[in-house]
Amino acid sequence: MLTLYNDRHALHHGKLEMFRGELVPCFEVPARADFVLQALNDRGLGPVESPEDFDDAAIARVHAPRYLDFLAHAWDEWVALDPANAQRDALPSYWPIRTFRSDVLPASFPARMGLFSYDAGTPLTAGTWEAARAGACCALTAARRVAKGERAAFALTRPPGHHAGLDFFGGYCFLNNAAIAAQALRDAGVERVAVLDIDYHHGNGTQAIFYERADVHFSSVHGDPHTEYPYFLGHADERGAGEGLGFNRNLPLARGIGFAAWREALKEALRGIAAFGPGALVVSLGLDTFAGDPIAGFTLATPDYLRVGEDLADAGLPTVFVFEGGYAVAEVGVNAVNVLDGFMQRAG
Ligand code: OKP
Ligand code: ZN
Repeated sequence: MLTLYNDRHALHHGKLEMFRGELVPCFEVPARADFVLQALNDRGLGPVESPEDFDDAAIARVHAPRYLDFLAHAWDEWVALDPANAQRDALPSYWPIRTFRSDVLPASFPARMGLFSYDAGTPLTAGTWEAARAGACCALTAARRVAKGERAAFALTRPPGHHAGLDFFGGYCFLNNAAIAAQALRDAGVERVAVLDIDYHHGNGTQAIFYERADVHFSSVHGDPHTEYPYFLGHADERGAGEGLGFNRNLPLARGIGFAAWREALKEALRGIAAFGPGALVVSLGLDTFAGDPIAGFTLATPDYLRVGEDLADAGLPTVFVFEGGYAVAEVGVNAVNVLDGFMQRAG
């Protein structure tokens, strides 16, 4: 399978995230993508190519201008607060929750960090903008290649994207690569695009971006938000709104379930997608459904991912895979490549 590899991903390298009252080492580390690249090479599942460059307009099809402007300058503003900040990552501490205003842009940088985020687990670092922007270009290149007739393409990039919304970061995500790819497919003339999110965590950002639209269907199989991150979105009764009513589908599953139950949910999601009749599919490919994942709760095993790839190939759609979560670092490469390998073997 054609892979587009963002070789600037490691410019985003968070040190610490807030977890249960203390700062702990980040789970979302550069080695994750390195292991996937290694596994691709080991399997001989090429070619691996460099992404093309795109201007900000393609990214601004999904994200708000004032948010992109904030991200582009955030690191410089952080260091301007205190030169010693160059040695530490920026984390938000103040959020405009219900009853506060979000229409007035504060002059204060810490206030804007909160305005444009929703958790304290997503450090912004010196190279975050460059890495994330190159990641968006990676997803855009994959979408362009699939729009031009490639059966499938894999955007291998980090940080991940599916928690990032129109104007916020969180859940280790800054730019929503899957949403940017889906919008690019629309803009290339594909009338209906489906996004299938199989990361352990609900793709709240992607859902919100397309919630009122009938041209992009979003389906997600994930840990039940009653107990699992991101907690405040991803319930089964979220079916879309306005013109988008009926084009959003959540299949939350209890923590601890195994592959058989998970696969039934996957097949149910794929039936819904088939009924939608899309011209292309974007897969938010999280591998944190793996039994060994340190921050998730399903129990898929490495060979199961071959079956996942086969099921996805059976959808018969031009497909863009976008790398999302998966924090069992030593296994994430083989698990990801199993999905892609299973897909290509089945797709023929
Ligand atoms: C990003 B993606 C871990 C608590 C959970 C946020 C998880 C973000 C997951 N200390 N923190 O969907 O894989
Ligand atoms: Zn995840």
